[in-house]
Amino acid sequence: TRQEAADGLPRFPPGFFFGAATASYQIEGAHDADGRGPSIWDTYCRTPGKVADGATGDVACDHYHRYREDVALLKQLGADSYRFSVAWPRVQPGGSGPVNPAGLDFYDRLVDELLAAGIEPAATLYHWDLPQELEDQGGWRVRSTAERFAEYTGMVVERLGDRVGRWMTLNEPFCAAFVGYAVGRHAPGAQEGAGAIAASHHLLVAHGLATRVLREAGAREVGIALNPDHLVPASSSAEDAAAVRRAGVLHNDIWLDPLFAGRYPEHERETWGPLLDAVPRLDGDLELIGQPLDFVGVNFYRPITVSDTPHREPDPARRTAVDIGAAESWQGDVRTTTMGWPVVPATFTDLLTELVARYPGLPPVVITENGSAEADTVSADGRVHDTDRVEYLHGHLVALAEAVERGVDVRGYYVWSLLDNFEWAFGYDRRFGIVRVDYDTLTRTPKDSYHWYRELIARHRAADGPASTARTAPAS
Ligand code: GBH
Repeated sequence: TRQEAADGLPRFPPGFFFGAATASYQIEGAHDADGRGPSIWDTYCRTPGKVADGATGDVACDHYHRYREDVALLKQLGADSYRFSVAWPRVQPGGSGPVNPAGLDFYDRLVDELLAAGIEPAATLYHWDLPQELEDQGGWRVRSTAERFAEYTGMVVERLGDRVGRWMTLNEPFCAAFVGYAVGRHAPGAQEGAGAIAASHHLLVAHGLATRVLREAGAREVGIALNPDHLVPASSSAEDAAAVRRAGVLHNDIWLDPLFAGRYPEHERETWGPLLDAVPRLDGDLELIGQPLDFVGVNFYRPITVSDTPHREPDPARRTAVDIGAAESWQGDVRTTTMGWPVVPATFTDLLTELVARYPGLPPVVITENGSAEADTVSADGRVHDTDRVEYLHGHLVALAEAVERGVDVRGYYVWSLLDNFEWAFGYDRRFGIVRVDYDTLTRTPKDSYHWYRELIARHRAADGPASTARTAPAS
């Protein structure tokens, strides 16, 4: 396509930056080191039958002890920026009370190591590892958790604010609220109606309060990482179209409307009205949530097909917040990844162009995650020829370049993920890394996709000069 340069690699505008992303619980291990408290994921993993093979994040990639090696891999890659998350239970083991300096020390070392390697640190403050003590007090169902989150944010920015160039308050609040409190496939594993909706509002309040704290501390770029979904009706029927609208509230509107349009969702009242109206909101919440951001993070993996379906629970009062008469599946004759997710790169372009069209107030976009889980293919020469992942990344970066060409203001891209890691309820079986991790020896092996991505970054830099990330100098 015309978005590919003569070398066959997708091309991006000058200043566009590239990086890789991870999350604390998925890679760090060292679950009880230096005073870290338990998170809801430690509890969930220890609940029989919840996570595949009884896997836990106790050791994971042992990044906590091997971060220097991992930063060296990022440097070799030529990454402009590294997106990691801070584990709240390391910084504040019970989610309230005094800071645990030894826990913050880890991120201090990591940030310095990144800066020494010329890589911009980009920190996510919440990637799902809520301190268990806070869950015991109601978790995201209660507003006080959002207030605790603001305190914790203050502790982190006080220590790292001089060096972190980019902040994301939350990662995929959709998953934290609905997969955690309604589907029950993520920690804390609840299956609720009102509780999940309350959680969604309190997560947004937490985002707003944390944004305020970050601004007051003079933080550079502030944003949030969302997973807006491209929803496709299963057929041309009116029923399936209505199911897409119902699901759209849950996946997209409940987040995007308050963040970028100054309103709570006002449509599909029949499904959502009673649930949304029951949320305990305070005056001023919309202003708090809708504060201007420097960027919106978009995590994109695949399109979702939605069809009309009967409710699982006939009694409306007992339904979970995801039992909305909509079924999600995939239909179509395309390759799927080992997650069972269809590979349809053009839908990435569609999602981004539609997002911008729908929300004129949308800030610049950063792709905070994109990648694919593929089979673990170590060949006799010890290399990992992950051709399916290379093809996935190539297709999606071409689609992203196409969105940029069509006028979407995209500033950068993080591949998910730097390392194979703990894929939540799927354990270690699904591998998203551009670097392979041998879970017996913890040896890291860059895959073909790593070398491909490195080449793309090198060509981009040669053509366009250095990226303009919000890189900051260490305090002198
Ligand atoms: C992202 O989640 C995450 O940010 C990241 O941590 C993760 O490793 C990565 O993508 C790859 O998955 O069918 O209701 O059980 C992506 C969102 C998480 C996809 C939950 C669907 C199962 C939901 N997803 N998942 S459910």
